Amino acid sequence: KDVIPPLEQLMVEKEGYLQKAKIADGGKKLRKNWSTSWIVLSSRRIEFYKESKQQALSNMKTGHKPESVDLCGAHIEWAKEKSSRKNVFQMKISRTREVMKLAQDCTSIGRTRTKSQITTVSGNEFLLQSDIDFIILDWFHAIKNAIDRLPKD
Ligand code: I3P
Repeated sequence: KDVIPPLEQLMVEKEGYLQKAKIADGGKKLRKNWSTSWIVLSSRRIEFYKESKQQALSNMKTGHKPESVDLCGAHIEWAKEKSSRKNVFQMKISRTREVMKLAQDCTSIGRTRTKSQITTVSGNEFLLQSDIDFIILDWFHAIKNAIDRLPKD
């Protein structure tokens, strides 16, 4: 039987490969480990796939879920001091308490959210990087624009 994806998942704004390192999970610092990730940006969320696009697409059919970040409550900024690499920006996800407040604001634009979605978001931090200047600039602005279009707290 066909599963109909939520509307936001159909509206892919940008996709491509970047270097990614998750440096905090639930507020807890992680050992930095860079890897290539297939990244899909839609109006409300960003998905990080560990695999190539092709592998990601076939895994999706079997219900395999990527790591996903709700942009409502996310912040990005350049992070020169966080890496020896060039062209690095960081993406921080607000802690659960703040996000629950933001989530209420988000529902006021007509989106319904369940509690389980809210609890997946908390104190996560990622670094994203590309050696190619225009690629990282395009990504930075695409993500920033997506965040800026969402309701503020
Ligand atoms: C880390 C690894 C990372 C590096 C990080 C190192 O070592 O070399 O690539 O980050 O530097 O600690 P290990 O593999 O032993 O964990 P950058 O490439 O971003 O510089 P850091 O500790 O200064 O973040």
